[in-house]
Amino acid sequence: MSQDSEYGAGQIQVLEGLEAVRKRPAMYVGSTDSRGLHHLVYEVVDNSIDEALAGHCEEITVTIGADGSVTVADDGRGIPVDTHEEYDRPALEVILTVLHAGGKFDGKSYQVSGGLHGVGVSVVNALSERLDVTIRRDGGVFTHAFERGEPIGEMERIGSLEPGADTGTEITFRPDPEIFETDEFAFSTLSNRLRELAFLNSGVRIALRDERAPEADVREEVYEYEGGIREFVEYLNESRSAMHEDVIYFEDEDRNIQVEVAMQATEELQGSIHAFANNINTREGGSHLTGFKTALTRCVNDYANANDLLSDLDGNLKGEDIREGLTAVVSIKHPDPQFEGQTKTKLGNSEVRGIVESAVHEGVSTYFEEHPDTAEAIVAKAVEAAKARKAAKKAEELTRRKSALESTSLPGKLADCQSRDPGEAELFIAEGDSAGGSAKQARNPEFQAVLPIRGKVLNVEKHRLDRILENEQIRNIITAIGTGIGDEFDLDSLRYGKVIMATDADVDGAHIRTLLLTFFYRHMRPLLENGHVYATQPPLYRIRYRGETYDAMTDAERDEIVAERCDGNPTQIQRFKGLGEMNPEQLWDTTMNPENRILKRITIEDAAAADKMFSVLMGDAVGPRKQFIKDHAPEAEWVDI
Ligand code: 0RA
Repeated sequence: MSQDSEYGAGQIQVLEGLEAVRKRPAMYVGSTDSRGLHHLVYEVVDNSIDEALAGHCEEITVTIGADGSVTVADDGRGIPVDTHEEYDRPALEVILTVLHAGGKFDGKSYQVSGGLHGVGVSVVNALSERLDVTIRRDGGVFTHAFERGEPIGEMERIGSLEPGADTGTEITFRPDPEIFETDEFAFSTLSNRLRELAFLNSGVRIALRDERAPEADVREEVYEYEGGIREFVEYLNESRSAMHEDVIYFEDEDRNIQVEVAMQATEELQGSIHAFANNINTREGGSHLTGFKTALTRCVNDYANANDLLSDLDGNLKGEDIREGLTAVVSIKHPDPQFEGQTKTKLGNSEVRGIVESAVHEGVSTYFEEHPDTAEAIVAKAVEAAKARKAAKKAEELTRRKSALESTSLPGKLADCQSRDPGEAELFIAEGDSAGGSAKQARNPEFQAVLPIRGKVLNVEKHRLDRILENEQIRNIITAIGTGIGDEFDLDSLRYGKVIMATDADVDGAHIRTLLLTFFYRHMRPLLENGHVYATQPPLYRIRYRGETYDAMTDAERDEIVAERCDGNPTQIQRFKGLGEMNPEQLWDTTMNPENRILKRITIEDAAAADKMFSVLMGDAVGPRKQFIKDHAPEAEWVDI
């Protein structure tokens, strides 16, 4: 367009479309926080993955730039650059400016996209301050640029493409700070998702580069798994002891729906089953997961009964007994997936259930016939689990009866708050009696409750439910929070909207936080999923200069404050070693007062990554744990799973 007056109806529609995205970004990318920010990357990568699944792309490179941008490059066919009939503009421009235009092109049905994904690269464009694209195809190299979704100038052909040279798409975008609350891309968040995508799409090579550090420290990881989800299961089981060497794997296709299953039984107590539909982690489950569970329960019971292995037990094994310690990945690809549920992560297509069920039935019974020793070991472990389940039920009934009968059923150590409104009530779980004591004095008793915990919390990764419920700390936490646990978890009974882990900023504090998180993750997962779990972020230093007080969270921040606010003078600097060292006033000021405190909300972005993290951190294998801690040295990186 050379002049505004030449805006046709088509262009006006385009601008209105982009305006709608900018007005309600959350409708398109879920949120404008860190999650939404990362979603922009996934959106572009999904398009490259689609190219790979269509057989046209082998390698995808994601680069976090030093200037806050992200570049996604692939060696696919390249976005078409010829003229789009309807809009009379280059197709490239149409795809980047018209909502959902990508799917309308021939041979590009965007089959495997769904949920929040698949909204189209135009959404990324609309939410970027700047987007630059380079296309290699049709014998040429083409570039185009956009600001907040609007084209800057015309698409240009800047060179020719040697015959035989790689075609492809390269998109660099800088998210718009007017839209997003944060501009900080987390390497660990991106690496978890990209690794997962590489597992789910075997053969695709995905590289992640972080160029924010000085050149010598540029970090690069490459994910490529010929074994696909088989390798995913091996990876998840790295620190678990497997009961059989080979991962059980089978695949099937029916009515254009692809099913893949990989599984391996382990000696552990925690099961770890991850279901995906079109590469989306269907955290809320759905028809594929139901089909998997039904078939597995039937196969194991059939085998056990046929071989007379259930004589110790009255009745059959329950699904949960069989899934104890089982690691599995179920991945389906569907031409028209229906995503339901609160977070649109539940697969609704009912026909999928039967297809997965028969694939699993066939695959597992064949495996059992060929590996009777493994089958028997799996049954024996499930029988153990069933016995423990029955014991736990008794223990649980006992605690429930106890708490129901006693009027003061809340733990004696809990200093409760007055408010009964979970919208405002907060629970501080404080490490150690001294921090607990300070917190009780410091708090605002109207809406802040304090539960001190002494010493280490039980490592729930290592114990079955009956033992876990015998632990007093854990019982106190359960009764204080009010929701119950496991299958009986009820979010409506939550007593505090914020459950805040108040632990020290040292190694012990990090350990206790991880133990608490492991418990929440394994037994109160909806608490994490709904964003009710927080960690305090107390400052490390307090600096006083000329009657003013400054708090610093890091050494760097301390140095900056000294340099900028204190004229570089040596000043009075106090280092807080732990919460217990602060007096109540300081504790209120720095950690509890909603006006000044910094809380970190703990979210589960990626269930498989979280599962892996807990099994590695809490498991027996020392090697993987050391490696994990080395790789994720700044703790902030792994707490935010
Ligand atoms: C529309 C049509 C075709 C490919 C693409 C879009 C495409 C989009 C993206 C986004 C990132 N990488 C991408 N690669 C391709 C089909 C092209 C054809 O039929 O040749």
